[in-house]
Amino acid sequence: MGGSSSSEPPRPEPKPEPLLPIPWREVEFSDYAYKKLQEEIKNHQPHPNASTTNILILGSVGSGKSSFINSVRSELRREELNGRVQNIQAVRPGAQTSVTQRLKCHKFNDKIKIFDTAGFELEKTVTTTIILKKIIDGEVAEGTKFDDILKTKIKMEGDKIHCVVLVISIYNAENLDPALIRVYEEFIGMLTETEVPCQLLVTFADKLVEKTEDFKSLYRRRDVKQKIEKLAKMMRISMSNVIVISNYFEEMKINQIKGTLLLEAVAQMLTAAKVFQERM
Ligand SMILES: Nc1nc2c(ncn2[C@@H]2O[C@H](COP(=O)(O)OP(=O)(O)OP(=O)(O)O)[C@@H](O)[C@H]2O)c(=O)[nH]1
Ligand SMILES: [Mg+2]
Repeated sequence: MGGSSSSEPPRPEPKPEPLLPIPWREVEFSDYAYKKLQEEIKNHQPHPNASTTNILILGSVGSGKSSFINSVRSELRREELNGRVQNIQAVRPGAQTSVTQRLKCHKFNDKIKIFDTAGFELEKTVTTTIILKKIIDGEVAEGTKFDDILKTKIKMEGDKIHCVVLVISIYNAENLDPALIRVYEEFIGMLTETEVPCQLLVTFADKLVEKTEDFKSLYRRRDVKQKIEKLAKMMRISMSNVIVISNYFEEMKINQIKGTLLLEAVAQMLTAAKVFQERM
């Protein structure tokens, strides 16, 4: 009776819903929300325990650390620069050794200092962790060459760090070098002891979207969430401490959608830092 099952057309595999009904992080992209973020950062006041809020940016070579700082500075100076993207460092895409050679302090404003570092070098696990501990404890002066940090016997006056940001490109999220994972594990172990909060900043989100408008649904993308969940678990960082962004890399002008994600990232870092300052 009836046709044999072989004559039925093959049923397509059910496709997973590409978008989650609820985003895993709420970001509002209105003009109002953007302005509020700008104001929140401009009016930031550290806890009275600290004179400035100090954020340390870490990550492997070429993950986008310096670009993040440049991108945020362009965003915060939007009016003054007429929306142009500022570029303060010559970058070499695909470089194996770090372009950034010294501990460089950038001020977002009078109250916010952000410290740029050289990318992790894989074969130097132990020295990397010792150097980073010194920086976090405020024992390294700005401008010091990374190669000189362990050679110096004199204790230097630096700024104590209130929030550490680990930068990872979404490219590398799925196939991190095992040597790099060991560096991260050792580092995160050390950081847990100091109780300094750690945020995970995932860069190169532009590689996941076709057009700028698509950034708005980034936190509803099932595939993105899965990728990042794996990464966060491996790094022992909670998903509430993960931020996904795209830096300005070839754009001449800033754009409010990317800008909202960048400012949201900074606002989250400032909040984490302030909670730590309260307990200092
Ligand atoms: N497409 C894309 N390119 C990016 C992004 N962030 C950075 N880049 C590019 O990646 C390259 C490296 O970026 P940097 O910001 O210099 O990386 P870094 O982490 O400071 O690297 P080191 O200082 O060498 O350790 C540059 O060519 C950037 O333009 C991003 O979000 N998307
Ligand atoms: Mg750099």
